[in-house]
Amino acid sequence: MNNRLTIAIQKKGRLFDQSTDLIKKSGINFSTKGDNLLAKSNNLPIDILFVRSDDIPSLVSNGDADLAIVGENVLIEKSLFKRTYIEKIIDLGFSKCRLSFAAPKNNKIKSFNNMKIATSYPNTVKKYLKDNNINASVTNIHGSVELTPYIGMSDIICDLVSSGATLEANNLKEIEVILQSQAVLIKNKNLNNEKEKIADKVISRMQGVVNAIESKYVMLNVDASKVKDICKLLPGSESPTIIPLEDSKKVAIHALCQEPIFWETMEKLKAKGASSILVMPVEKILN
Ligand code: PRT
Repeated sequence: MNNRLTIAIQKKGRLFDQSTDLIKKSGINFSTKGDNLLAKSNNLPIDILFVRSDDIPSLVSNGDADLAIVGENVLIEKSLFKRTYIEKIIDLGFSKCRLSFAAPKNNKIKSFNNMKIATSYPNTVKKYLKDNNINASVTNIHGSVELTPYIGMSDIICDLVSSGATLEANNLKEIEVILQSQAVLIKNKNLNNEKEKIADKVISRMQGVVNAIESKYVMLNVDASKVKDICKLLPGSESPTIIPLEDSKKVAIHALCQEPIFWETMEKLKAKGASSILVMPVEKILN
C-alpha cells in the first residue's frame, strides 16, 4: 500500500504562492517543473498534487488527497447538501474575502424576495435564502457575475469581494455579507495510521508557521519596580523572562507576544518607563 501523504493545492491562481510558501516553510522540500501536476518531496514521504480549487473538496472527501489547502468558501459550497469526509483543521489567515450580495448602485433593494440572483456559489446562496425564509431564484454562472444585472440575467449578484474595487468598477454596491472566508487546511477523516502520523507532523508544523505570523519577540529594559505594569501591556505573552542587568535597579524583559504589536503598544510601554524596546519577527513556533 502507498503510504505517502498527498497534499492538494491550487494549480494556479490566488492561493498558489502562499500555499507553496506554507508547505516549504513547514520543511517539506519539493521542486516543480513547468506544468507538472505532481511534485514529490525529497525529504518526507509526501506528494503535492496541483489541481483546480473547485476539485479539492471532492478529492479530499474521496481520499484521493489526504490534506489540502482551499478557500473556505469553496469548501462550504462543495460540502453543502451532501455527506463528505472532510475535517477543517487550520484557519490559515491568507486569501481573506467575503461572499456578498451586491446590486446596481441605482437599485434601491428593500427585500430579496422574488429577486433573480446570479452567483458562482448557488448552494451557499440557496442555504442563506432558506435559513432566512427568502423566496428568490438562483442562477449559477461561473465568470463575469458582475455583468449579469446589466444584461437582464439577474437583479442582484452574490460574489466574492476583497477590496471592493471590482464592484465599484461595475457600478455595484455591496448590500449584505453572507460568508467570511480565508484559506483553510483540510484533511480526509479516514486516514490510515501511517498517513495519520505524517499528517500530524505536517499539521503541527503548519500550525507553527501560522502562529508565528502574528507573533513577535519583544525585548526591553525597565526599572525592576515596573515589571508588573510592563508585563500587563505585553499582548498574548504567557510568562515573560526577567533578566537582571548590570545596573541592579533595572531588568531586561524578554517576551513572546502571540498577538500583533502596534506602535501604540510600544508607545504605552515607553510611557511606563521601558527603554531599548526591540520588536523582532518570529519564524516558527512549536507549542
Ligand atoms: O482554482 P480554480 O480555478 O478552481 O478557482 P478560482 O478560479 O476561483 O481561483 P482564484 O485564484 O480566482 O480564487 C481562489 C480563491 O481565492 C477563492 O476561492 C477565494 O477563496 C480566494 N479569494 C480571495 C478570492 C478573492 N479574494 C477575490 N477577490 N477569489 C476571487 N476573488 C475575485 C472575485 O470573484 C471578484 O471577481 O476577485 C474579484 C473581487 O475582488 P476585489 O478585490 O475587486 O473586491
